[in-house]
Amino acid sequence: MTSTVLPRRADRISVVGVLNVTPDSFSDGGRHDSVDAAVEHGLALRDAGADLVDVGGESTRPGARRISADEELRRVKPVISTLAAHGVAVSVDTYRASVAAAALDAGAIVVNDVSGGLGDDAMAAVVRDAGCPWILMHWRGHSERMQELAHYDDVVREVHDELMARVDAALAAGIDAERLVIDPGLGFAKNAAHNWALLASLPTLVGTGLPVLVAASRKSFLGRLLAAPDGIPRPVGEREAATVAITTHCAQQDVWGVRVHDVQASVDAACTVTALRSAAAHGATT
Ligand code: PMM
Repeated sequence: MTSTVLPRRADRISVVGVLNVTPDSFSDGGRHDSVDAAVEHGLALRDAGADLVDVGGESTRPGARRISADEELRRVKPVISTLAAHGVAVSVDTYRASVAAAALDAGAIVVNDVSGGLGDDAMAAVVRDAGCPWILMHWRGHSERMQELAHYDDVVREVHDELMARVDAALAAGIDAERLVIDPGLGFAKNAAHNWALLASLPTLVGTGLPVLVAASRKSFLGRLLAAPDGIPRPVGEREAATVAITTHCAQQDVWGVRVHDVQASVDAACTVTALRSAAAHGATT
């Protein structure tokens, strides 16, 4: 472990680069399915400014079927160990404790758990023993049925309360608060209106004092927003301007970081917001 907490950068919010080593993720599935291709992309994400490269081996797209732990590990382990050997800071995107433990052994420094600890009772002990940061995402159930669980009376309050319950469980398991990051889990048991409501209410999560990660990059609610007149959603690869708009919004709201596919575009947006805010704070100097 090179770091036991995720640092807050002074110059901009953090940017986490997405590296899915899967044949079927909605955004980049199948693109990095050899170790060499995945490593090359991970290095490119780092060179573009990623503070963390998030390596995932199992697709969580709505309706996705689970794969075995062995298959998940076969996909991610060589990519993580090679990237770590190149000095890249890597998180492992998994909610299996056995995969997290092996990934930490291979050089990952953060566990990004889309189940917020609900997917595997053994995860808390793995994270506690490793002393690593743990990203707790809001989650209500596995991908096969998560859209059935997208019912809320007040999505902002319920996501906040359910996330805080996961934080309390982590603290009760002996994990330090300073290692925890929370994430509203856009698209996970949430429809487009839920995602927009959560994005419009980020202060509710930021106000907890915990670092907040937001992962909107290229997700289907953006495709639907930008649909053609015939209703066909904007293709995944053409949602970047919308993604950058969300990064800009997140930077203005003091989130800890964003998880994105096009790292450079979001780094640029994040730096721009910092420059504007700093000019506003110091007044005009012409
Ligand atoms: N979304 C995906 C995968 N991992 N991790 C966190 N913390 N938050 C997310 O919203 C999240 C995630 C699915 O999107 P992808 O196919 O672009 O990886």
